[in-house]
Amino acid sequence: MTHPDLNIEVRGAVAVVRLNRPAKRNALSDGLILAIRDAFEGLPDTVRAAVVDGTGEHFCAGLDLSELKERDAGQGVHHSRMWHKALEAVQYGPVPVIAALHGAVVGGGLELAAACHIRVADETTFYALPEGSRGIFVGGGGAVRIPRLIGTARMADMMLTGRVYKAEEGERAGFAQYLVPAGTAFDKALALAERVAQNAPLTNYALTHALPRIAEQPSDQGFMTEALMAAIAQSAPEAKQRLRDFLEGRAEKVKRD
Ligand code: 1HE
Repeated sequence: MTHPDLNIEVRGAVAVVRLNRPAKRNALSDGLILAIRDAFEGLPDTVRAAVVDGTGEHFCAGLDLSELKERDAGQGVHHSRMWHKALEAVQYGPVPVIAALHGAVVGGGLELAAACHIRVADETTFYALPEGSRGIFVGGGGAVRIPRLIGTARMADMMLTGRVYKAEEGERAGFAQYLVPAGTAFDKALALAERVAQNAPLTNYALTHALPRIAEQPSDQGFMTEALMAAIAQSAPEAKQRLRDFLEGRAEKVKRD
């Protein structure tokens, strides 16, 4: 399914998925959320990594508030579960996903960013959860994913007090792994995606699908899942070839810079 507010462009091994509704600050309508789900469920087999970006001055203003009609409790549950499904398609889709952040990363926009595997923020980025002041709650997986990035106390503070994190303190708090000059988040995210795309697909799969689950397991079970994943990854023919390449001097060494 294509949607006028979502652009999908395949550049070699990288898919660029871009929110394209700048007049409404890339607010996420139901149609746009479903289009994001479809985009990640339908990525071509040749794609090895993805970048999520937003057109205009802001990454994303969150839920489209103009669609926030009177929903009864049951409809509210289904709406939230729709977001969960869409953002699970991002987090547990076929490839690692890198978010290129700038301007507002707020509400559901922050929930979308949190579903990505790497976040690159430029200096214009700011993070907020205005749900608290709008009389609502997060519903797109934020209550699960955001505390894992910044801790429960910081998230509660943001929602209780309306606190806004600027780019630099946001990076320190754990929202983003990279902080780059204004206007360069997309280029950095694309360069990282191109690098990620060169990894063995099974290693990327282990990192996106197994690692977060291992991190949630009790240590004893986590060690066992890790051992199983390690054995599966190292038995792939591509892993054997990469090890031979290193031992025979054909692979890159780890460099200090
Ligand atoms: C919107 C939305 C939106 C802008 N839904 N239409 N999210 C929020 O509470 C954030 C609300 N938005 C803002 O605080 C600001 O718009 C921004 C800081 C993001 C950007 O400010 P600015 O000055 O660049 O833009 P603007 O003038 O506020 O907005 C431009 C237009 O976008 C305007 O429409 P217009 O027809 O008057 O031009 C705005 O109404 C529209 N717009 N944001 C609908 N969010 C799964 S649950 C998730 C729950 C949430 O995400 S709650 C948080 C919602």
